[in-house]
Amino acid sequence: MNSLENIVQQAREDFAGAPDPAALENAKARYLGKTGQITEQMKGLGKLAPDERKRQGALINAAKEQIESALNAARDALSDAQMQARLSAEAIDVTLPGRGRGVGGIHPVMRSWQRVEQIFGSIGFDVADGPEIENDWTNFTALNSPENHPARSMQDTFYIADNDTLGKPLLLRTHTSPMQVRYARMHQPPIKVIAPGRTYRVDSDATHSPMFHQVEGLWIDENISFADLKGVYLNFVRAFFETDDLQVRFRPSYFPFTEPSAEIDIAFGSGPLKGRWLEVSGAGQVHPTVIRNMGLDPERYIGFAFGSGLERLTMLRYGINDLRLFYEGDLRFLKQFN
Ligand code: 2NL
Repeated sequence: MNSLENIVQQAREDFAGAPDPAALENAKARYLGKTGQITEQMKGLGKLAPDERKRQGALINAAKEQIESALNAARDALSDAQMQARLSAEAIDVTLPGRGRGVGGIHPVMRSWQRVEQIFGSIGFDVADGPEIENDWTNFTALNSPENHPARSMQDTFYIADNDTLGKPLLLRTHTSPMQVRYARMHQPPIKVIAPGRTYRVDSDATHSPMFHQVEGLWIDENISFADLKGVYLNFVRAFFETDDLQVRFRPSYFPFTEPSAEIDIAFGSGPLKGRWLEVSGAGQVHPTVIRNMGLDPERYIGFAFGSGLERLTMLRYGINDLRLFYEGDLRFLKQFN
């Protein structure tokens, strides 16, 4: 049988050699556990005579206290070592230079938006801004869109679970025209307004995005003509593209909200796109039904409207060939415009 001194000595060596807390607790069990060596010594006391039991009991208790204090010392040493390891692993070199703070920039589509507002503002157009979640009447019915028009289908328009006050589902506006209807119902002619903003359609490929930006213009007065529309639009594209060496042409077209309707093409007289007719806008004389839905008398008032895609104008201005570049947030692309 080991003497008490030997047991204490061995415990000290075991504890000091334990590599981690689990090994230390296992070592502890060998001395102080239910079948540990000190516990076994205690069990043997019952066989001794009272005097001898008292003397031996005191010795065992002293040995036990020595083992417990060795155990506590080993526990402290392990947790110190663990803390030291963490501190050096997680050390931060506060002397390293900082990463700097990036400077933000204006997105190229937003740059076009600002330019459009500035150009139309300079010839007396107001800017209208309103909800992207619209009701069926303002987005479709007021604009003379027939009930069976494909734009009204679930396949072409994002509908929202909530209904409007007439029980029709709300939707993400498919053009900015509803904002012009709202504006016309709140103002008296002459009305000269543009409505730039985000619009939404169920469409996604290299040339279509489910969210895109439109700018529409509306001019309502008692005595204006297609020539006014043509003059305003020509002035706009020449200012926007910063060149007078540019032609516009109008081609007959169809929209439910205008009659007659036209597509507007432009052609540059120089530069990489020289001589090619490029479609940039739809336009037309506002349909009498739409004038009436604006709360105005179509026998008295005549209106001209146009609608252009801001992405399309931006792509032509900078020579960008893939619409998706606008939405990827790639700084290598975006930094070129700032
Ligand atoms: C297109 C076609 C167009 C309009 C937009 C308009 C607005 C009102 C009344 C009548 Cl409030 N018309 N806007 C008119 C013709 C064409 O846009 O495809 N744009 C990219």
